Amino acid sequence: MIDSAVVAQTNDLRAKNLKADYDALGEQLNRCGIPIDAIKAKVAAYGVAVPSWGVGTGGTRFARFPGEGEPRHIFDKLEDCGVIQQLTRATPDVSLHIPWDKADPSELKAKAQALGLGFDAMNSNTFQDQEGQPHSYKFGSLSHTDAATRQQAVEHNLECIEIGRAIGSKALTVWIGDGSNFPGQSNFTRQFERYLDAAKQIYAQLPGDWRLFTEHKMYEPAFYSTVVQDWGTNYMIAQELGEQAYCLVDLGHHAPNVNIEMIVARLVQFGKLGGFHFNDSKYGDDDLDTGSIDPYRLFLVFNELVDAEKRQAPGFDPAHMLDQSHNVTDPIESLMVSAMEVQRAYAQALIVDRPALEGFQQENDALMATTTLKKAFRTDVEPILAMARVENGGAIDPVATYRSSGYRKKVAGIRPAVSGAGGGIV
Ligand code: LRH
Ligand code: MN
Ligand code: MN
Repeated sequence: MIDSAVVAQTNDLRAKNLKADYDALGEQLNRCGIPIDAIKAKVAAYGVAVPSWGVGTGGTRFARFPGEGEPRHIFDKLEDCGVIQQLTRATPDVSLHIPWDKADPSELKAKAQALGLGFDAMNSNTFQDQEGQPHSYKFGSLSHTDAATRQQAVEHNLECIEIGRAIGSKALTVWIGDGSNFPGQSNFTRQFERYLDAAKQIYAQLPGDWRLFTEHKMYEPAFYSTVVQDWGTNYMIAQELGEQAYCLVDLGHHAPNVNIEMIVARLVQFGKLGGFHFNDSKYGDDDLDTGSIDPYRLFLVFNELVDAEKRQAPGFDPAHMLDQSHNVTDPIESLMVSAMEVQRAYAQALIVDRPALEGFQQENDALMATTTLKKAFRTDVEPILAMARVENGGAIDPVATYRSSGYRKKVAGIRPAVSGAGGGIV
């Protein structure tokens, strides 16, 4: 963790300006009847989970360029996650991926507790083969034509639940890469029947207080068809499985231009929105930093979430997680910035003048309705975020504090350098 004196020092440099900016914004919002302290309290209570796999350098299928001080294992990853939480106070939980993060559950729990972290959804992995595994996932996992391979994939998911139970997780996220690369390769219907059958076996073993999230993605690694390709299929799965089954929306898993906020609204309306993998995308599943390409879209997603929160939509309790891959930045910095971008979108959505918006919608005043949203989006809510952070013991400027702490250099002295040579396959 970072020395608290460094946090205090870097905060001291910024405290006076922050107070002035916060007061000025408070006055501005007050004129619109919005109490700034109430928004700050909501932002302060907000959390988005960090993906354990996000703290390493992801690379692409072409190459991986590991940075210095790369985490060696899940315990190093948890330490990096601890720093992200220490400075942002926006990421209290970590989402684990099995078997990447497989370790003794009591050690996992103890380490997380020592760092003040908890665990969000468990993620299973049947999109890769593992050393010594009897059946290959080359041609699929939960939807494979071979019953023994499907069984192996089911058992892996049950193991994820077991580990999750031991560390206090309450959800399992299932994303599969199953699909086909050639027309005719697979029978769409039979393949989906096999998937549903296997998913039902997992669902049957889900603890009563758990949720099962299925994650759709349009394509990749299968390039002709994908079994769980969109929210329609995903909704069918959640319906088929039962009331503990929900859909997970990864922002990068849609075709360009798809109206993701509307998908969110539909899933909320029918009580099946399970959670998010936040990231951003320009072309495909780019796993770019959240809000780095289209912050307005992120805001529009949060506009739907705040709308649902305000009207207390039944069963509305989505899990918020990041899912990013970092190729050219320090992952700790990227994850901190992304967590703050998510918080920013939330704060902006909270200051939308909803009664006015409703009125404009009712009167079909398209221009004023859209301007009402834009007004909130254009408001610089940074002082709210920074004040919430510092009052929670975090940093006013997490990236600046992180950089002056020398954390990366310090861990580079402990964690051996990793070479990226030869990594990635075109
Ligand atoms: C698939 C995905 C899914 C996986 C993660 C590593 O593209 O978004 O959530 O678990 O990436
Ligand atoms: Mn994802
Ligand atoms: Mn993805």
